[in-house]
Amino acid sequence: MPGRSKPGRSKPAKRPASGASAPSTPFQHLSELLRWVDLIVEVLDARLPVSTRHPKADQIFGSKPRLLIFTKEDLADRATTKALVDSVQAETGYPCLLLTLKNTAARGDVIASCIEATKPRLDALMRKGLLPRPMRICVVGLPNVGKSSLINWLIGQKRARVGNTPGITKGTQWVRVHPKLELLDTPGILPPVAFSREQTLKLATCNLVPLNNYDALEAAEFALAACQSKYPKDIERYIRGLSSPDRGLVDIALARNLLTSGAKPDVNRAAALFLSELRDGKVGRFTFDP
Ligand SMILES: Nc1nc2c(ncn2[C@@H]2O[C@H](COP(=O)(O)OP(=O)(O)OP(=O)(O)O)[C@@H](O)[C@H]2O)c(=O)[nH]1
Ligand SMILES: [Mg+2]
Repeated sequence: MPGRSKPGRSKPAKRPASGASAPSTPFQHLSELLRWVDLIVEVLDARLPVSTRHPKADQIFGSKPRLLIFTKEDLADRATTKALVDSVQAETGYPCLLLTLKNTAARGDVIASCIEATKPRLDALMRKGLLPRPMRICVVGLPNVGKSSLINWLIGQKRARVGNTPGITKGTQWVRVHPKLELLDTPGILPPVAFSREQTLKLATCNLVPLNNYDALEAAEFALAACQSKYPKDIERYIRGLSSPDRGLVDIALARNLLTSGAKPDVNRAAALFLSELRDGKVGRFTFDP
């Protein structure tokens, strides 16, 4: 009986097995699963509210109900992100939630939004005389946006594996997050897209593409230039008197005493340090779209 089950522990109702065998590619597997799913939750990064949307999402998900959740609000420039999320909501008509998973304040809102978005589906099942069952929700999004973290956050337990590297989740896993809701964690199995160089660098800046897909030095220079142009005060607070973007990494290396064995500024280590501190929110709160 759905009302009796405990979030995170219960046996799910009949639905496709996690990691079902037959289809040959992860994306084919997702396409198979979509037939069983009542709602798609697209997880997006608040620092890139536009660039983290999959360009083929509409084609892939068709008319399935959708809820867009923008995580990492704590790392984003609040005003810019809010305006972008509002415009995505106006343009798509999908409900959008902007939140941080660093506290649980919005947990009730997420559950309520999922229940509301799946109500027409549940009503349709009831009209057919079928017994109510938990609504099945597929969580999708680019690597490292916070899909598994969202599931853990909803149940208040570490059921899904998370980590700050793209590609942590390898298979699919159903988790009951509420008596009325089951979520399917996925490894972000959307078809690969040919991102432009600028998009790739934006994604790399936010650690949303695997390390071997970009050059860290180029990504750090791009990120530094973007920050210097949009958020000069934060960069000035981070390192005083930073020069032009092309010399910026040299300045960071000197300021942090990162030198090569020949006592030259070590720009590679400066790039890695800057990207790491930027991604951790130590430089400031940034939004890299539009
Ligand atoms: N600061 C902050 N970090 C977050 C938030 N949500 C998720 N993270 C971090 O983002 C990183 C990635 O989280 P995951 O849940 O593993 O991401 P994923 O989308 O499941 O990644 P893959 O399984 O690789 O596709 C982790 O280090 C999380 O702690 C948030 O709201 N704020
Ligand atoms: Mg994951």
